[in-house]
Amino acid sequence: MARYPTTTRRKRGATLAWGLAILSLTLLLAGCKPPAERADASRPVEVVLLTTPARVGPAAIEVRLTVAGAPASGATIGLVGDMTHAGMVPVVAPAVVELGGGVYRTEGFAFDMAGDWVITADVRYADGVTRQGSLAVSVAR
Ligand SMILES: [Cu+2]
Repeated sequence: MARYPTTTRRKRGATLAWGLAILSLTLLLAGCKPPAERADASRPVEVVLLTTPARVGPAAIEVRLTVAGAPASGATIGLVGDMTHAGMVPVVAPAVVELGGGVYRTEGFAFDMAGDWVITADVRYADGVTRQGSLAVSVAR
């Protein structure tokens, strides 16, 4: 008679474990790119590839920032290039320099492989607010 409650308890335990696993995974994935940072009409993050057509090798990338329509100065930007296929080490821009007028430019960035890339700019504005912008680029040999 005691077998049924035990079995039920074990099943509940397994269901709870799966529930926690799925919840953890969801939080982990959500943690990578917080939805709040993705879109903000008052703080558009424009990522522009200046070196066109895109080829393997050095490339200049600009990030243009405005806040409520006015150029945003004093921001710090981290810029990373990721390929869309697995197993690649991201390419990090060694420097992103402020040119003025809300325009920032990479120094020393280079595509190291042909294919599809996503460039992501992590922006921290002078007031501490953080946002992200991205650009998909197809890089030729
Ligand atoms: Cu690759």
